[in-house]
Amino acid sequence: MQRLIPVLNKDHVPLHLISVINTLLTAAKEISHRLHQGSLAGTLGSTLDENIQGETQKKLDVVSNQLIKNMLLETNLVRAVASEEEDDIVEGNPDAKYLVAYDPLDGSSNIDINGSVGTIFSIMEVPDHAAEGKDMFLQTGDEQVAAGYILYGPSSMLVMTTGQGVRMYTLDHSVGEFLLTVEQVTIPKDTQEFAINMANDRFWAPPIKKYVKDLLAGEEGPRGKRFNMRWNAAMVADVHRVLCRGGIFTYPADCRNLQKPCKLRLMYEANPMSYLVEQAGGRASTGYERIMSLQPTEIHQRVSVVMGSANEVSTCLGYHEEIKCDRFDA
Ligand code: AFP
Repeated sequence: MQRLIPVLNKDHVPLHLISVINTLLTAAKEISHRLHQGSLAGTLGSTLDENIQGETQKKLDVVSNQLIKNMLLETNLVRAVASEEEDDIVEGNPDAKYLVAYDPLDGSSNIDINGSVGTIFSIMEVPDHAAEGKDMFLQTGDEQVAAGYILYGPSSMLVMTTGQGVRMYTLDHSVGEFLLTVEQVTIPKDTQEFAINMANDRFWAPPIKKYVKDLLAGEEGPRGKRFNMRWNAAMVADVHRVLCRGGIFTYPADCRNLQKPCKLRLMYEANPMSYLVEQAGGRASTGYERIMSLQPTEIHQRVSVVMGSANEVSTCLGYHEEIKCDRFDA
């Protein structure tokens, strides 16, 4: 089986970008090891701190974030990093060209129950126009030069794109290498599997409420076929399933907290996952706009997400076009 670096070389990925990706994977191998140690590593449970998202930080959130941040900045190839666990960006080498936005441990509420979690990353270049500080990161998802995630499940898998399709690699712990296991990922255009947190039903806007209601009506309903539901409470695990066998994943805006109607973060969750989904032949939208066309206004901004099998996402977007209503996220 092919190792990662020869594959990236064959794709003519710039050497410095390969080095940044490889550094991320070195940190990921350490995170994988600590996760698979479980409580033996002494890093389960929560800290007494909250991150900028207002979420209690798990010990492994903090450890993973420090590992990735320090290792990336030590390469001298990274101009700055933006992390879910950092209030502001962290500056690196002022002459470097790469920017890395990342969620060090997505799905961290699953850590203490031994559920799947993952690291999500999005890599961009410092923009040509003069930009400083966090403004450097405020680029559309179309500007990403690489994006992916490492899923720490029964096996640790890297799923990544550099714009030439999506490949999957599996960590061979015996040699410490990510080996190519899926040459080209293609999402089936249709599906009978959806992923949404149904507990929020009463807080959704009318289009998504009607869309889900019709899914649940099954064969007797307007869709004329039965659907099944899955929910991992970890975007990285749910999107991985979609990439493997199709499906639609959605975290819509809701009215639980109108100050914060959306849950998922644009820069280091929605954009990297959208890049993967589109490169694998799927669609990724807010329900109204293509996610990778959005012009970010701040690094931790949140966005509603509908992504996966192209035809099913199109059907869902049809409900948003037909049912006019006030938007929580506008
Ligand atoms: P955590 O990293 O705080 O567990 O959040 C994970 C996440 O951002 C995303 O990965 C999941 O799809 C979503 O939240 C789960 O949200 P619910 O807890 O509302 O199901």
